[in-house]
Amino acid sequence: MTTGQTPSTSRESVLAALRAQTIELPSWAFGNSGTRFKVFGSPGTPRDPFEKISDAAQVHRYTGVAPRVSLHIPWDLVDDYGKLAAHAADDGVSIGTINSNLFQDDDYKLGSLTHPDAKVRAKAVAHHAECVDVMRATGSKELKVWLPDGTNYPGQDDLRERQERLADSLQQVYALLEPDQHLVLEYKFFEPAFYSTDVPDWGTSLLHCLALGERAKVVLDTGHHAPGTNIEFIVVQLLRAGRLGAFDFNSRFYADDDLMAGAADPFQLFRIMYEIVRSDALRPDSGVNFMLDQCHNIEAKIPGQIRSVTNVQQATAKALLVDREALREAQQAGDVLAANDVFMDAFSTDVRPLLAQLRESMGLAPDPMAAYLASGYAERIAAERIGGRQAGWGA
Ligand code: LRH
Ligand code: MN
Repeated sequence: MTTGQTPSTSRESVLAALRAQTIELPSWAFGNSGTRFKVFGSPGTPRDPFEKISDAAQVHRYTGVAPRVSLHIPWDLVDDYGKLAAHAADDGVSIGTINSNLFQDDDYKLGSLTHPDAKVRAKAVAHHAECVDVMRATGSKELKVWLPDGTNYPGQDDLRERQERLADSLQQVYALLEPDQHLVLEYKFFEPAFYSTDVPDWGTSLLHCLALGERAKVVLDTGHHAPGTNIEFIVVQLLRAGRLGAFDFNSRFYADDDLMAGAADPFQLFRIMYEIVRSDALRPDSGVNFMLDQCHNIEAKIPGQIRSVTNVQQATAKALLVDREALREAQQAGDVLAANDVFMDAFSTDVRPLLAQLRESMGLAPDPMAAYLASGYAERIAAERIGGRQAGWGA
């Protein structure tokens, strides 16, 4: 801990902020995933949403900060969503964001909410009515929309008309929401489309959200930007506009790699969390949902999620340790090196002892990974989950 401790960086206030932090886990991270080349199976992989939620609950059990699980429809299709929500509660977690899926239906080849054919757009809107039903049945308040829509060749479709169709379709989806429910719209600069993407950047998502209403905000997936993008600058702008609804945390070396958050670029995650702390948006009532969106193609899934959660905690703890007064003084004085030094000092701080203390203060083992690996849960599910079809991206 640097000598420049100020009230905002006192150990107590940092611990309090970390104790209040929650990170939402993606159900699909516990199923099999891969690339177009291969999807690898692994012993003990869940066969249904109930088992996915039980595995997610293990992450909460050992980290204490992952109390919600996002669902993806229809990957997490069940007959009785009330039963699924009760199962989650029995396991000490709750259902979080409901994700629609507009990227696995043949009808959506040329688009979903932007498709030239009104019948196809109506089908895509209707899918969101199903998702809102799931929200009602599970108590979820957040509908997340990511659409793969785009074109592969110039001239393939009218770029402006697609935006008008999208605006109209999103209005219809927004109208499906209950007054206490909200929508978050995710952007991505390319893939699966390779010439134009209909929601390619934060500006386009923000424009549509502003047109929809107060309960529409932007999702920032850290893997969805062109290389070299200053993501924390986008965080600042969306917070200034009051329209940062959620993060999909992951990391990447090249494109939408969906690797463990903080694995490829821990400094970037720190810079992002610093802007969150700086704008006082870490508070549970800030309206920003911190989620993971990852695929554990080759590494063990539950440990992969535990590592990702603790990586986000480390970035957050370091961000909370930035000596804001010293930073401001150096910034005001135009002392470039001193300002950067204050920032790097926090990033260079080993916060693992602080996080171990946090967990002990929450009645948890100081090292969640070691505690999970020693629990025998991985061996138990590998022995029990014989037969059936392992869950994956195939509906
Ligand atoms: C799209 C995305 C989106 C999810 C999917 C699993 O790339 O980031 O958030 O629907 O991954
Ligand atoms: Mn995402």
